[in-house]
Amino acid sequence: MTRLKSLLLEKIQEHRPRIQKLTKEFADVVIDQVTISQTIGGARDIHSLVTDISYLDPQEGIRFRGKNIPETFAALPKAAGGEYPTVEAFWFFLLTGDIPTQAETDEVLADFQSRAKVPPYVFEVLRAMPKDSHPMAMLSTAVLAMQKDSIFASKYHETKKNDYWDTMYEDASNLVARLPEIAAFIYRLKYKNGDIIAPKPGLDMGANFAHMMGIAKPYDDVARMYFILHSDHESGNVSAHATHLVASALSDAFYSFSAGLNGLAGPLHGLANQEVLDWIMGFQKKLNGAEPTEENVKQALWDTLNSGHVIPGYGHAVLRRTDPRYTAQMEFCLKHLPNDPLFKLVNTIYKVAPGVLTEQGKTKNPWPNVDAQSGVIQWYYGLKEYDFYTVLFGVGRALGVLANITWDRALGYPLERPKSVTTAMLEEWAAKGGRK
Ligand code: HAX
Repeated sequence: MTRLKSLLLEKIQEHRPRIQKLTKEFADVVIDQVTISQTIGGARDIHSLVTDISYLDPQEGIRFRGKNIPETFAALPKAAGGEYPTVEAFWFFLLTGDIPTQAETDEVLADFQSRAKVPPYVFEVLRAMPKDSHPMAMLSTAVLAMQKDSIFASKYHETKKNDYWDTMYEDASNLVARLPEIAAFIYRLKYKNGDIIAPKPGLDMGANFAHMMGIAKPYDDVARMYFILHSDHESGNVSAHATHLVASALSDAFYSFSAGLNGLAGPLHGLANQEVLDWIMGFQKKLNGAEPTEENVKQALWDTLNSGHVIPGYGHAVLRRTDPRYTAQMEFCLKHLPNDPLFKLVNTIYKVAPGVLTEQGKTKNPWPNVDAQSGVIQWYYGLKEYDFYTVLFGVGRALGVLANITWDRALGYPLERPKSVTTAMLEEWAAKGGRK
């Protein structure tokens, strides 16, 4: 057993009594109440999920295992010659909460390489898809195609509930190890005439992804940063929640993550990174060569709002300030591409959009989220096919949601099944001033 897996088992065994105590001794302690607006309004802010892998504070932003983004970057072992930690080290940290040593990180790298071989039928499936398929549909299909090899599913009848985490962990690790090659394959198949670059043994995930994409340094660091920043945002966001929900039926990691990816592909969620670039391109086209100014950016933002559309990359269901994932990427840009015209334009939008959204008065959060900044970096390094951007998000998101469903199985979380009500019931309770 690898050090990661044996440590994970230790952590699971330590953690189980805490959940058992809470469910046995404190089952009826009330921690929240539900209003009509929450019932109609997408269950916003109802405290009904539990995860220890990340926590999202509306003001502070995300913490992975208790560490904010700068602390996470500072604490984890870096890739050789890189500025950012390896994805392998981060995976160890997400699963266990411990900072791995270099030797532990190297073992994850070797373990991933032993799992990374993508079954050839996946490539056949992808090649058979219509050429104009969206890359997210391709990624989700590739993940689902691998379901037939699920260890969790094949061993389900012979596995005891207490050991479900083990086969889930195996599937989760296999998936994480294979996703970069699948993503790069989709990219090169779709946009580079099928000129596929084979993976290079010995490279960490970020470096190997950059290599398979055919993009030179420092894109290896971009990939590491990108996958880590997009990994986890606690449990209630659509991709994490969809993955968790499907896994709660004891569907395996392939079914569950494919469902999560389908949610990520929505324009209000992960597809917003594509939408941001699309908005910018549309804006530049309208400018017809003129310089972007605060005035014409403001006008374009109002035009978008007045046409009944959202401003992509702004707003958030939980956050109430600038997303620290936005800030982390902005810092990267300030260091590596400070004079890039697209970066400058995104900064101009940042100056103007919060004021416009505040003046419009609808959104609870006029500040940018992760997606407002992420495309600029990709574009700068030559990845201009922006309908691919959500695939990058998906590869990163796998780390968080697959770590989560491994822990879901370890702690025996049950089938998720919230209760629905009818409109007439809500009307009756509204008239009575509550559900009495
Ligand atoms: N532009 C215009 N209107 C916006 C807005 C934006 N960026 N953000 C919110 N609003 C509107 C909502 O559409 C809603 O309008 P209605 O009352 O007419 O329905 C109103 O403001 C209140 O919304 P909210 O409570 O502030 O926000 P929600 O929790 O309902 O929605 C969203 C959160 C992220 C979906 C929303 O802010 C949005 O649509 N943003 C633009 C799309 C985007 O960037 N999505 C990515 C979010 C981060 C993420 O998940 N990345 O994957």
